[in-house]
Amino acid sequence: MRRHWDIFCTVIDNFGDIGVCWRLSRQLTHEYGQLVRLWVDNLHRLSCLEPAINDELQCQVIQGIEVWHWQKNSEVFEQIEPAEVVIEAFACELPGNYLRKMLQRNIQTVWINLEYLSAEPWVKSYHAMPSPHPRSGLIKTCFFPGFEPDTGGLIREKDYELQRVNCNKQAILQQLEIPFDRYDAIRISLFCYDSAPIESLIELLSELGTPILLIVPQGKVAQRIIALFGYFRYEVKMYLQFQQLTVLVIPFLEQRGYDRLLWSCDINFVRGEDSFVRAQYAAKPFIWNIYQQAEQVHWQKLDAFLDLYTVSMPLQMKDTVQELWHSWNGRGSMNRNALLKFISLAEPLEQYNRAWFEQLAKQNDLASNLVQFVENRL
Ligand code: TRH
Repeated sequence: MRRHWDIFCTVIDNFGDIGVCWRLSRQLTHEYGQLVRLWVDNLHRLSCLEPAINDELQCQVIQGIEVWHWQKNSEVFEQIEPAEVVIEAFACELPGNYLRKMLQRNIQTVWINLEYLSAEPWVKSYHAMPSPHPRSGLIKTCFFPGFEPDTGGLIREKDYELQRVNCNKQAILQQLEIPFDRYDAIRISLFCYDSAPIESLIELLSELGTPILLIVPQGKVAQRIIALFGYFRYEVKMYLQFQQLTVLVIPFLEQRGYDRLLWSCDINFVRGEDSFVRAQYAAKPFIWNIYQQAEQVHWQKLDAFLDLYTVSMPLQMKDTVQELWHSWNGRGSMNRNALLKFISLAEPLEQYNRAWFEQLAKQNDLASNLVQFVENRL
């Protein structure tokens, strides 16, 4: 059924929160015909993922989604009717005046807190757990995305696989002005945090003895890499050459363009939550830089994913993946052997990742689980 949804998103830092909310909004609108209003407190961040966004407008309709600039204490919420389905992304807390209206009215509301993604085993027991609001008794449900059937699932567009299979790598790279075969090199995309051992990676890649084209989106990491080459300021489309390593700085791509980049590279370094999932779908060998959390709790998250993902890998592959991922996240130092082994396993890793994708694709995706959940409640 066609329902009204309000999705609230605050941008804490980076792109992941709005990246997930934008992707979900698009899927709910385009595949499930839902009427989505997306409230985001940082429109500029969204405009990086979707250039059609004008970050000066209070309200605009883009791709059928009503996008609102969510300003704190805004009176706009006095004038609008809350939707039937309300999603608080990542416990962002609804505006007070909106919540008041929601609690006062007499119609059924489905109120969901969309949680961060984790492969930890407890997620299955906490997924879809209701928690009654202390004053009104209105139920808020925690919806946990996840990699296993008893979770909320992962965002996955219906035509994803078709798009990936039919993509023309050469055309994609040409469009991005990335040389397709000029270097006959291993193409690696690099999206990571500033805290990753970038200097070690650059050093190791330049000494591997095989041509490498390292593609880096503009940002802090690109800035650090060009500083290693003795430059102060980077320009987009800048090429740097050191031994057999070529570094190319590219613009930050529109969200769908980033998927195409992942399909066209041989190895993808990804981070956070959303690019991490997209790299799994792209099925190329990938290395995850996890978002660091207080008291090192991210290690439990990283190892929980490794346990799940590598469970059917042959021992040597499993050890190589684990060693490289651990050192990339700061446990142990990056070393040439592990990197060489990982690269030499590229083909079997890609086969393994295809099977992993097929396993993930067997479960319902997050949007369909949400729609189903809402229909069961209303
Ligand atoms: O930007 P991130 O580091 O976001 C993080 C995580 O979500 C983390 O869990 C969260 O707590 C923190 O934010 C606040 O990484 P992530 O999740 O991969 O999001 C990046 C988004 O940017 C994703 O939607 C892909 C997109 N992207 C593009 O659209 N174009 C690009 O060129 C690149 C490099 C990324």
